[in-house]
Amino acid sequence: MSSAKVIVVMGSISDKEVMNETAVVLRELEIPFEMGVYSAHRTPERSAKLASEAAARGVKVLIAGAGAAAHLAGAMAAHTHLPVIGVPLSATSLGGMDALLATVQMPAGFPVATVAIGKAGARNAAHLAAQILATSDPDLAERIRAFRAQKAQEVEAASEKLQSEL
Ligand code: RP5
Repeated sequence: MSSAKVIVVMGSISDKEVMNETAVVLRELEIPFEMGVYSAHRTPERSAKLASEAAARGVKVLIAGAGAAAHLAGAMAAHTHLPVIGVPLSATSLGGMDALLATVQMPAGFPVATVAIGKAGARNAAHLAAQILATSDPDLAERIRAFRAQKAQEVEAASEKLQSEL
């Protein structure tokens, strides 16, 4: 049986390039995950089954990326009590605003923690999932602190380089 702590789904294989950013961060933070294409409207029963069985499998967080009407994260949230993070994607002439509103505007009681449109959001979905998992995983909390310390060092190094080039 898979030991995934996070399930990452996307509505279409056309979402893969952006949602790969989520996978990159989860790997960096050494979080076991699985990833698949599950559509709220093309494969509704398959999507519902995945969400409804996730908790019993030991999964702790779901991440769903979708574009256009973007029902996927909300549809997953309807079938699990686990936290669901939604990543709105740009797939239409509306540039992701359609997906953002569809993902974020859930009715009370069925939240989807919605991150930014596109690649930054896809990365933040993984960071947010990591922070949720870290509430009961001190080793992961340490890896998150190390990541942040590295980012701080990068900013300081960039600032010093900028100053030295004046
Ligand atoms: C959504 O519709 C998917 O998440 C994707 O972002 C968008 C377009 O899907 P394709 O027509 O490229 O399969 O369901």
